[in-house]
Amino acid sequence: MAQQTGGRIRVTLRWIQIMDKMEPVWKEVGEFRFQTRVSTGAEVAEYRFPEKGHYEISDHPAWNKVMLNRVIYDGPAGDSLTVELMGEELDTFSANDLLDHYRREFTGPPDTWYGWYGPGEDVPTGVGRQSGDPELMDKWRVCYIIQPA
Ligand SMILES: [Ca+2]
Ligand SMILES: [Ca+2]
Ligand SMILES: [Ca+2]
Repeated sequence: MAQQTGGRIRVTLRWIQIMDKMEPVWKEVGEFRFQTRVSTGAEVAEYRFPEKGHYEISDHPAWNKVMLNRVIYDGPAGDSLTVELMGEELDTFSANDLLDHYRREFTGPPDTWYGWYGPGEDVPTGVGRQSGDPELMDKWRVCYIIQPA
């Protein structure tokens, strides 16, 4: 429950799910790489997944989810938290295709940030699937956890 303010937090990227591989129909997978940027008033942490090369990911519903379970921030909470997730699909003969730029900002006491953020947790019932849920984007979906460190 409520920890001390001014404490430390950890943000863990649980998984991502590709809804559009942004490749021709005949191609089974896209070549994806992802970038994370988590900033608090105090610190900025940036990571790239994978560190080298790319993931091959399909958008077939049975195969389009990648479990990552990577810590993308572990540090002072500060007075605000911004989580940004970016991704691109690499192409050789044209510019890379970009996934939706994900950005969510948390303010107020850090213990109000703790929780699970993904598709579903903040959708008001009776509202269309796509409305009001930042983790449910057109081309991909993301899920992460914010907890005291
Ligand atoms: Ca492409
Ligand atoms: Ca490609
Ligand atoms: Ca959500």
